[in-house]
Amino acid sequence: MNDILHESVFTPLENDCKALGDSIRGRLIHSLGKDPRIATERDWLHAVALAVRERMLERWIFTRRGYQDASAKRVYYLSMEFLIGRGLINAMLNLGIYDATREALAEFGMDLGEIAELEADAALGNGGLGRLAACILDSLATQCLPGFGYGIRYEYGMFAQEIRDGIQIEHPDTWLRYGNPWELPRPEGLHPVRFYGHLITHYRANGEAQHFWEDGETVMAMPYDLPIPGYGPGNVNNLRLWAAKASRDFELEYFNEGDYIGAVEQKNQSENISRVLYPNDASQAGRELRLKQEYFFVSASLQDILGRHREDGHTLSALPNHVAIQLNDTHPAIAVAELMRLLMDDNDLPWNAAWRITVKTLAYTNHTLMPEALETWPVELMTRVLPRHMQIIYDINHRFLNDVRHRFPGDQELLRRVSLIDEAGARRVRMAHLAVVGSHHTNGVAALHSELLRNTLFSDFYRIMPERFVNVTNGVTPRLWLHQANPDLSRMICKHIGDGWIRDLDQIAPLAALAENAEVRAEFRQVKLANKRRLADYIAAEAGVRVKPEALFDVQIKRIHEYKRQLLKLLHVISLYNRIRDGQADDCVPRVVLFAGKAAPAYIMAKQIIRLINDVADVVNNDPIVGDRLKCVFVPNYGVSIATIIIPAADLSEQISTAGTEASGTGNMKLALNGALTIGTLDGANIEIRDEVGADNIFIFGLHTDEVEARQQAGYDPRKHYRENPSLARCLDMIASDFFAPDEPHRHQAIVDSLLHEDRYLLLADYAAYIETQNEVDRLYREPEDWSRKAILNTARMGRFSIDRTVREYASQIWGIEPRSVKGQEPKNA
Ligand code: 26V
Repeated sequence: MNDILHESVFTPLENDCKALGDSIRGRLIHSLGKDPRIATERDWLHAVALAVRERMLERWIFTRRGYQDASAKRVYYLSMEFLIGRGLINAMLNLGIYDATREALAEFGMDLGEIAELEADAALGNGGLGRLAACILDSLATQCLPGFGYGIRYEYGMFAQEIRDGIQIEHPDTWLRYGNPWELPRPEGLHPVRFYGHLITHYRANGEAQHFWEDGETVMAMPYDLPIPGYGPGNVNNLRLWAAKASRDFELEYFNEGDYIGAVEQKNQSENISRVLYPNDASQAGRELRLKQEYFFVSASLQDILGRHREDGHTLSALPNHVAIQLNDTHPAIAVAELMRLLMDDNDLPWNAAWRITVKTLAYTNHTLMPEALETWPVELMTRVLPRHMQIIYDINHRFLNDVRHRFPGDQELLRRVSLIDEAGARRVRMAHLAVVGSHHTNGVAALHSELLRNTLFSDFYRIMPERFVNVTNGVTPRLWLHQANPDLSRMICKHIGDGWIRDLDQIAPLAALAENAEVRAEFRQVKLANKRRLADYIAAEAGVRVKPEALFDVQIKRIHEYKRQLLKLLHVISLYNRIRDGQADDCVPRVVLFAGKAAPAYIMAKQIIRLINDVADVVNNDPIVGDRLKCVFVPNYGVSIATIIIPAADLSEQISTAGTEASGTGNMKLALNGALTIGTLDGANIEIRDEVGADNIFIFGLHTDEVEARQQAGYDPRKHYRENPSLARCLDMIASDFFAPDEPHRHQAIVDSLLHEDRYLLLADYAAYIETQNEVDRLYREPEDWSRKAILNTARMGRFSIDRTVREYASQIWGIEPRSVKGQEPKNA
């Protein structure tokens, strides 16, 4: 047998400084064709990335072989979003070659820190949902679990945000402009994906109907593979992203008609499918291109998965024994109908067999209760774009409703409520219902969220099939969010309790005892101060505001949304400003209030909020009476890389959504892990964070979920709070009277109107409690020993919020997969 098939042909690359230097020089000259004398920093970035990549690829190949040889069950994580950020430092740390690579570069006179800054973020996601997907990939690889991501290779990711005159301006995210050194294009692995066309039905001799989907347009899905390295001796897994390519047939058709330019234009159009990530906004429902994106990546992924399953020699009826597929929200929920179609139409399975396989293979994670974010598609659109799928959805619905009718006879209302089709008005397909009915488990992402799913959104389904509903509380990767983002704190922790926590965050618990040690507290404060200095420099450069690192750094960093209540934070800022100007602020500590986050381009109110934050900041920061006692900063273009600068420098973490609205939150976990104290409502994972860190080490305020519900039921009147709280009324009057926008009357009228006349998220109801609790924050901050003791306890008690715990729960409760570590591939010098 040819030797190439044996492991002996693999000669693992050395990881010492000299070997790395040779690789970097080799890649620069032999792969990029650059003369080191004229190479730019970006050329060096590319050369280092390739040198690092070389060291992942053997483990990548071995990982795949290992899974295959063990016939291991695999999980495929289907997600429209993967918010990965940069790859270089992460890969170097995970492979254990950070120091050696930095030294190798230094010998060429290059600075690793500067070079790494040139890499563009892979911002293929909107926020929490996409970042969760990236953390899950990191964890699967680190824990040697056979898990793979499938998504879309957007040419343009999350838009870049510029703040000009206080207004958000969006720019296209051209992250691929200089190429992506991490991706491996696989033009040989195309799959065809069909849209439009029509159905033809044949009847077999036994009267059974057979459906054929004919004509329409075919677009090819081309895979790009990204190696995902685990930390330390972990495996290297794969993320496969699909790009749209015009199909040959499609081109030929037009060329044959002699319309050369027309053919090229059509080619462009079909390649639009993977052009751009949709920002989460209220107006996206019904966009045809979005539906095509969803189906495009689902169909390509399922064809790929079934192809691999077949190559492994398994039968289709054994699919659930070898494959688990997780649907990240409803975006890939069309997978229910597509898997049915592939099994029935392409593989001749009867309905019942196909349905059993489909339900046993798929599982669904819900990430929001917000009604306007729940996906529905017009039946008319679905029928036109995916006629066969619409037919299958009708069939699923018919059978499901029949079952329900038998079990709950006479309950017409129940049938209407659980139907996959919303019949009120123009008919729409409810994707969440499709996902629940077509999968074996549905999970929420924090205990409260899962409880609310069972009691509200999915209460009927919970009655019908209670065994399907589980909770899997979110987590974050300590590799990126502590070890990489906060190297000084990581070093300090490692010095005292070792480095086991990087792979197993429960091992950070012994740090708690050290919170009682004054020297450790002093050390912690020093680390925090250094991080705050770094952030202060960044703010000066990017937002043009000078801040004192000694001040309390109070941060709210997340997408701009009414339910997250950035305006409540801003009302606090205005209240503090008034107290300072009234000479009533002696018991306040100097604060730097920092906001960051993007507003969906079509979400008018969110953009208004950004404008008001910037207008308030302008007044506060330039008022000589205020000086350094209060600064307000909007940091532009929030994303993964900027988060790694802000989070390690935060003292106070704002998690103040209306109770019952934030599914989980994960920024809350990242900030607490870095020793920020949380001020928050009893919402999402905040509740579980309180349970872990202890009620004494977190600031909880505000209405509880049931109280929010009760107020809304009773007919909530925000003006009552306006009338009864003069300090609140004064803040609102200032906004209404253009105090913060003297050059443009009524600029912020819409905000005031929405708060006084509707206040859907009960900001005014929570205002008094919020201000009172912020006063407590001030009192504690005046006691640095107490503050830093609590901060260290927060870091020490975050074990539960490691994404590794989350992934183990998915693996055991939902996926049924087990670790397979790749033998003999421990990285050298790790
Ligand atoms: C929300 C909204 C609100 C109305 C406007 C349109 C719109 C579009 C999308 C969304 C959120 C979609 C799902 C999502 O991103 N959920 C987030 O998932 C995180 C990971 O589980 C979780 O931590 C966040 O709490 C949750 O908001």
